[in-house]
Amino acid sequence: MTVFEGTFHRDPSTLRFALVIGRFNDLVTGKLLSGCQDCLKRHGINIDPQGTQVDYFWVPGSFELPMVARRVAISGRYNAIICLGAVIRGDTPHFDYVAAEAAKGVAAASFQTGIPIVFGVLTTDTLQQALERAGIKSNLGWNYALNALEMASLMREIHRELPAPTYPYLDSPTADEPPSLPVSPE
Ligand code: INI
Repeated sequence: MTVFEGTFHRDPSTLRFALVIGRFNDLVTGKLLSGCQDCLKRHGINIDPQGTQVDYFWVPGSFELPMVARRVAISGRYNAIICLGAVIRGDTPHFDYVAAEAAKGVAAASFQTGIPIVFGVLTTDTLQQALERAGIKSNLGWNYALNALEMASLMREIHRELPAPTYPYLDSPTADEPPSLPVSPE
């Protein structure tokens, strides 16, 4: 049998990435973005927005990340998408709603589209904790970029080596016997 795993170096110049970044708490998300760019650059990716390898999409906050990530994913243009956000707990339950929707939405968008979408959203109790993870102690933006490189490479390998999925493969009892699809009214 075969072992499949992503690499961080094979054909980097042929990969395309989309970065979706929340403006909310941009003191933190800007630093995550820098870490992310540094990692991509050091792995041979041209991070110039005028180039062909990385596009940048800014959204108001983490709540908007899934919608834009999903739309970007179904363009078919990118090997992986990285969502960057920072949700910091305040005095109200707002944090829980934004963090939960961002996490669920990013997972759903990735699952629905089959494109790797990295969940690069910090969820912390304080701004200090967020900053520590965005450059003061370490910069998780770097790790998120590594995750994207690994998943882009792994999925490319899987697409190359495994048979194409047979639609509607999730529901079909066997590939030869697809379930009947509902007929839409005239
Ligand atoms: N968005 C964040 O990215 N982080 C936060 O901490 C945050 N808080 O706490 O409110 C936040 N809110 C904005 C939200 O993401 C949406 O942009 C807004 O609700 C409009 O849909």
